[in-house]
Amino acid sequence: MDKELLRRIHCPGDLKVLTPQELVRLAAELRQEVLEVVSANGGHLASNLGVVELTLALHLVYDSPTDKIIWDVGHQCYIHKLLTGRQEDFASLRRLGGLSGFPKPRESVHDAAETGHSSTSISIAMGMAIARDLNRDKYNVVAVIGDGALGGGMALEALNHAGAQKLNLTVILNDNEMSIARNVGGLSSYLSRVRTDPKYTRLAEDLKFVLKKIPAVGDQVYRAAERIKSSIKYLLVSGMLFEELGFTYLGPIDGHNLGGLQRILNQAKNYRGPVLIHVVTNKGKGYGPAEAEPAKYHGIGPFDLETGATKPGARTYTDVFSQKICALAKKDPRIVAITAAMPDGTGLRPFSRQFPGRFFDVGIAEQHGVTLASGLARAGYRPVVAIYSTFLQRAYDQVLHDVCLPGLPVLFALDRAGLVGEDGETHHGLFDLSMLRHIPNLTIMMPKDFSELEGMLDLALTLPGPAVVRYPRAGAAVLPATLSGPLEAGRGEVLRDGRDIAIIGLGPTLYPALQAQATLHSLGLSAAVLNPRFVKPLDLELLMQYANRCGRLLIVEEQAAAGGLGSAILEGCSALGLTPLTRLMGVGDMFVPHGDQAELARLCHLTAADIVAAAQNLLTRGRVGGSREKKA
Ligand SMILES: Cc1ncc(C[n+]2csc(CCOP(=O)(O)OP(=O)(O)O)c2C)c(N)n1
Repeated sequence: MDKELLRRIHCPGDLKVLTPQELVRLAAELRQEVLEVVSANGGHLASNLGVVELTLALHLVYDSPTDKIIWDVGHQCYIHKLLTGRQEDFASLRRLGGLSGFPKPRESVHDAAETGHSSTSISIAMGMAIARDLNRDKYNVVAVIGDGALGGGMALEALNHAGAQKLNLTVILNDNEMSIARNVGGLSSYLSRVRTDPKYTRLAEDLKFVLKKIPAVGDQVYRAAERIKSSIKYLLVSGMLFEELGFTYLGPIDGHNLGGLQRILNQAKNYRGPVLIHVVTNKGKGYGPAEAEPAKYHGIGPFDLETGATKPGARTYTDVFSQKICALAKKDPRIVAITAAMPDGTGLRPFSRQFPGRFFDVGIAEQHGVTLASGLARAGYRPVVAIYSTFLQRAYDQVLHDVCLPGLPVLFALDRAGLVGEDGETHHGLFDLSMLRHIPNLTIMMPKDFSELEGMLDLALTLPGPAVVRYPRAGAAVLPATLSGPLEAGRGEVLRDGRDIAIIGLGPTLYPALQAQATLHSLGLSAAVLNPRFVKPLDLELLMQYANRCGRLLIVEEQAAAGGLGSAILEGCSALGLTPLTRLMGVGDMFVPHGDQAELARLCHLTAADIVAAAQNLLTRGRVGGSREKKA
């Protein structure tokens, strides 16, 4: 496919001169471009293939960037990027220094807001619409939200507010019946009833046809009938949830019919007050493998375009968690598992099959999921909440108020802790330690390898109170096996003994720490490498021993340096009256962009070479009031 039409589109205005036939060809070219780039770089495929016509219609009817389009989650913004002057850079999608896979206002004026975490679009759109009205400006504000994201608490809070506020605002509900996996919950069942209930749509069409045929007065009567349409809908369609909330509801409409979409969007522009357009799309549209398995092709690594085949990956921490939690649940009927719309990503799919009555997918509802766990724990169950580090940010207060304050035994399995790679700044797990470490009653640990993860899950499920086990994306390097017997809460380990400096790593940073230790050794420097395992409670005995022995501590973690393990160690030293020379190596005061994990580790100065340099630097610095004199 030569994509001759696509090459002519430099801004949304260029679309407006194309004929309907050319637009159909352009849709095919857009799908091809997305397929080629995502099959090479990985990315969110199925959602983007599903919104090709919808995105074209939005840019044909609205006038971006004057009109504001806010993409919920934002993972479906690739077509939008291709139509708004970024196609020359599109091959760099998700690569370091290249285009982001999510909307970024600093990348383009057409990206009205940063998104990445779900269910924010209606709130953002409302804020913009209120500001527009306060400023007496005139532009349209449109939120595009999926049926999965609509079930998120924030989206429902915003719907509730928007109806009451009577703002001019359009919400496009992109309903493909899927979240990442099949959508769950009452709202999703409601949408499916609306989608499949032909009563209203057919009757409305019949009414229009009959009334318009009455000579002379037909149009007037039809317009009058339009005014009472909400009451007709009320009678005809079960619930009319959105109308009850104060929205004008339009749809359901076929989201792959470009002409129909343009008509309904134009119609919506003429309504006063908030409008919700229910658009029905096929996730993965136009690519057989993605249509057949939309969940697999939701977010995918590089794959073979011809066959759709992906390369089998190495074993991951998620796999280890997945197997271990099933093994534990077999023995302990009190174990129940909760996911917030991510049964596959978190590895809970096998658990859901083996223990269907003990598995709960709450939808994109992290806050509810955590408090649900607190209720279960109060009744004697041992809930495991499997969640990505970044998405637990949504549920800080629930962790604190509903789980830790009463000291309930909920296990948080925090996947994707640390640098996650290509999804970038909205998805890195760099803040969970800072967010959780100060909460009383909570035990926090991170394994250095797979067997330690298993040991930590064993331990966590015997603790009387709440625990967090955080682990990184992807696999683990092979480290010296040191775990003989069960783990003890608050007990770390010595991976290498040494005299001059103690390097303290956490999880994946222990690999470069060990490499750095070997390099330092070859330079005649004796470095210890410590694995504290527990960020809370910290192994103060080990800390005291090595602060005194080496006088120099270098702490390396894939986490914001502010509030992480390094901070915990400084607090420990302060409590013990120790004054070793210290250097914290973590992520500085920045949002880390997208790129591959190894490149990002270099960007954040967390490689073995960085550790060697920092250790040498620390070794040449004089001591400030410690128990040992500066080494010669
Ligand atoms: C707060 C939060 N939790 C979880 C996710 C992970 N996530 C990304 S997309 C997605 C599903 C979105 O489904 P939907 O809104 O229906 O969009 P679709 O991909 O089907 O178009 C989920 C759960 C997220 N981005 N944000």
